[in-house]
Amino acid sequence: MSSKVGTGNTGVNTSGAIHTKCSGVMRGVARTSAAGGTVSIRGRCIVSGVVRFGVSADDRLLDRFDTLIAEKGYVNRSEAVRDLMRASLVEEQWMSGEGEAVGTVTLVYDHHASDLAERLTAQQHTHHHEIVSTLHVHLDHDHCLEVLVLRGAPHAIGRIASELIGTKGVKHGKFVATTTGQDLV
Ligand code: NI
Repeated sequence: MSSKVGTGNTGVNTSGAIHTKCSGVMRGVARTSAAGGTVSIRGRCIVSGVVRFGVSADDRLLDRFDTLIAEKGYVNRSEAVRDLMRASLVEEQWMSGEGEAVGTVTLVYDHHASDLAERLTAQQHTHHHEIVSTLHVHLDHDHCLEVLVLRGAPHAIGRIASELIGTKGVKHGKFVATTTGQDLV
């Protein structure tokens, strides 16, 4: 175990130390006061691969967050925060344009509208490498709902989604960018 003790703005390297509250292993730096007392810990307590960490927040912000996640059906804050983390990581992957991504396109259209159904089918055949599955539901006498699953480079998937949604005659379209899940825990 390495140990570097300091005061003021310096810190104590806590790596490898045992956290007294939960017997987990500490990773990170404990800030110390000028008198040598610990005033805050910017570290992690790791128990069986799960890290516990503290978050400071304005109480009004936390109240609103708790109300929101309760309405969404979360059983605790931890799962809600984990989902926010994952959403940020997925968004970052899409912004970087790197790796393989997955997305879904939902389309609602009137299949009587000119040759729309044929044009949409032709577009999907053109991109058959990226469009890996299609669900078609006949909503009523006129309207069709299609949900397409796309897989490939983020920029390619995004472009195909925009093309499909922007097709003249499509009444509503929605693209949802998600992930293969391989880089998330
Ligand atoms: Ni149909």
